[in-house]
Amino acid sequence: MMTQATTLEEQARITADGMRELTDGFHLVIDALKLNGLTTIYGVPGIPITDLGRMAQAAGIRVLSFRHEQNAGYAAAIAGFLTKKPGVCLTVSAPGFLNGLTALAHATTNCFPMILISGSSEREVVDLQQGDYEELDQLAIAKPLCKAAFRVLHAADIGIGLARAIRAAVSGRPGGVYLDLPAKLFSQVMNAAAGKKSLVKVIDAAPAQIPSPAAIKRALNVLKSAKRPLIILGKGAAYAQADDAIRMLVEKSGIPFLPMSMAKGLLPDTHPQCAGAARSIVLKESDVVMLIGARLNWLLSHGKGKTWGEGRKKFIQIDIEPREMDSNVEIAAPVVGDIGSCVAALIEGMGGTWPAPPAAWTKAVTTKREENVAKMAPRLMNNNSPMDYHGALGVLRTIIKERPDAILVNEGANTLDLARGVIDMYKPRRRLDVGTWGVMGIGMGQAIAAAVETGKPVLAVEGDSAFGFCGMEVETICRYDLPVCVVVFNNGGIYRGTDVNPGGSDPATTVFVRGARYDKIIEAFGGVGVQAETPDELKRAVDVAMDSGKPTLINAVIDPAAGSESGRIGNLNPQSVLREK
Ligand code: ADP
Ligand code: TZD
Ligand code: MG
Repeated sequence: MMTQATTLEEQARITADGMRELTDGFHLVIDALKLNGLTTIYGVPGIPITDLGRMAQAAGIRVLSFRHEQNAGYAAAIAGFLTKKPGVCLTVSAPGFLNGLTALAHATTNCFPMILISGSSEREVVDLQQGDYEELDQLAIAKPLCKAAFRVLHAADIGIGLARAIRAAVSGRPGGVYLDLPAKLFSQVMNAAAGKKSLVKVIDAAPAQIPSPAAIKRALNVLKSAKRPLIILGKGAAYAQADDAIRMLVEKSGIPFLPMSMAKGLLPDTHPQCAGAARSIVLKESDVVMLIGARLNWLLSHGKGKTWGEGRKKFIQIDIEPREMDSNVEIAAPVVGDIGSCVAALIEGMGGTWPAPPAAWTKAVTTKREENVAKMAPRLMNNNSPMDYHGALGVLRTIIKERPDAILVNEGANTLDLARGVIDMYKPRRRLDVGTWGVMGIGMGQAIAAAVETGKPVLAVEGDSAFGFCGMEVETICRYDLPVCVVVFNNGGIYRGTDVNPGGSDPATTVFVRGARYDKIIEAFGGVGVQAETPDELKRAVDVAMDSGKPTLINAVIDPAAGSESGRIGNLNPQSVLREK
């Protein structure tokens, strides 16, 4: 048994010993985090973790205090995506924990590694439901919403507890992990040497998972048989940080590739093989599709139906999660392993030369792409006031072209869907957005984490509704003086600002205050606020912000009638046959 003093007498005895120094739960948590290179915490302080934050900061951990745990959680989740290390979010019990839980579930859904650490009430009181301060059975509630959940009751188990959390978060398919730390744990005292020994440095937290040679051979055979092959890159491919290998595979194969939203930039959107602007024909007309770190979920119409055309497709799927295979349609060639290892094995298996895909196919894709790009071009150059989406996005597209290293954060409906299509990305992991759930409110948390984790300038393009979910964090951006430029696409509402309530004098459910000045919000905290009414004004203001690195919020006035219901996914709305038009 390890020496562990949980009572004052024991503590006194050890102190009296004079031979041994003491440590406690607070210090062990901090030491365990540092030992494992987890040196940034996103959270909100309060009972019982206020001192943990203070002491962590004093110990050299960067502790970013947010205004709401959900935003801190989104920051931790995207930090996990950007770094391949679990992002850490720290919250108080019950309400703080619940506020962080949405982000934890979001991290799990998106396969981002994250650890939510929450203080909690004493087991004895919670289990008898005796009404402790902020009492809630947090562990039980977290379990179904994350990849794994652990509770540590003894200081001597803090090292093991954190090690389990780290491994669970990053190994295999990454995801969210909940770590429950009851208040009493923090003040538990134990011998410092024993405490040090109890810590665990996690070795090889995400071990390589090598694909079987047979799976590689099968995949290459299917690929070779293709007349109209397509590669789809998903955010798993961006997460894997196997950028050079993926580029080599795509270029060696000569196959057109389609990046999913957060995989944009893995290869530049301007790459000659990029089929981003020919999405509908490559999905419909391809005969063999290789998925790399992308799921056949709703974002890819489940791999079937109208989007995918008549002919039967053969799918090759590279994924670390074996159970992902056949989740929606038959996978002809499953390749289970980590993307780096799988792609390397595929390249090796291709040998010295690999037959180029039939020219008729690659030419058809290129022609379509050029047609669509040409069709879009004049719309992006309009200087209308109030702006429409295309006019405003046209200048933001130029901004990113001129600053390919900057990170683009993007949320909203029209603001999201149109920006995704219009703004070309040039480098991996530079586009962060709403992810698999299409969740509103990720923007400020992602912008803060992107700036903190990468040190690069951040441009956050936000629908006015989306911004409303997380807008108070502009204070956080100002407080830490982060190089974030927020552009609010202010069309006065959700999808449009033109709805009228047919049943009374209240405003319609989808509209906001007309002529709102979001730029004033950041001025309250010492940041730069700008009103932009034309694309020229918008361009100037964003240029200044990106060059100065000063926290800036630009209120971009968008025509309230410019958007469409639900952006590009209006078809997912259920329709009432009884609704009056
Ligand atoms: P997108 O939304 O961009 O299409 P998804 O989130 O649907 O992407 O898919 C990401 C996939 O990538 C998940 O199925 C996940 O298991 C997988 N994945 C994540 N990291 C790795 C990795 N290192 N190696 C292999 N697969 C991975
Ligand atoms: N709540 C959460 C957490 N996520 C959501 N996706 C929604 C509600 C529903 N929703 C959307 O799917 S998009 C959206 C909401 C509320 C806002 C769209 O308005 P916007 O963008 O101002 O952000 P546009 O440019 O006006 O379309
Ligand atoms: Mg809007």
